[in-house]
Amino acid sequence: MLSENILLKLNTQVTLEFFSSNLYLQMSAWCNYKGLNGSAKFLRAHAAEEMSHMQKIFDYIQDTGALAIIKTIDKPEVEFDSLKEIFVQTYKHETMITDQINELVDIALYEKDYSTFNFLQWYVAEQHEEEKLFKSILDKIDIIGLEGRGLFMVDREIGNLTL
Ligand code: OFO
Repeated sequence: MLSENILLKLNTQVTLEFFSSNLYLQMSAWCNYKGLNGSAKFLRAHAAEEMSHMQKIFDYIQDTGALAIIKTIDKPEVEFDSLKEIFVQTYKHETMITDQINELVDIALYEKDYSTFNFLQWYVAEQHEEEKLFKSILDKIDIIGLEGRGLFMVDREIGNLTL
């Protein structure tokens, strides 16, 4: 059985994963609008992945017999200055998500909720991969650059990334 505190945090995480999905979907729309089809494809696929992160927590809550609750989901930004700004934001966003997951792990341990602690291990590993992935995109942008044909090459590279 989940404590009130852990249930609250898990439901907050459900809402955050929804927001992550909407944020990446919105970013993919911007990329598509700008003709950056590789980045649009990557971000759209990532939006779908975030929905699976949401669903996993939603199901876990339900499996414990508690009530999963979807709260108000913030509106994502619509305008971006550049492709670099998008990926700086995604990286920052993922580090924020990591902090949230770590906080949840801390609470689960403190409350001796080993079931939730065990459940969260998947997210700990996933956040490691997500930070690595988004950092690698920022590295590509810095190495190749976005001047001239650089933007085309970076976009193509991003489109070839597997999640
Ligand atoms: Fe991008 O990992 Fe979930 O939010």
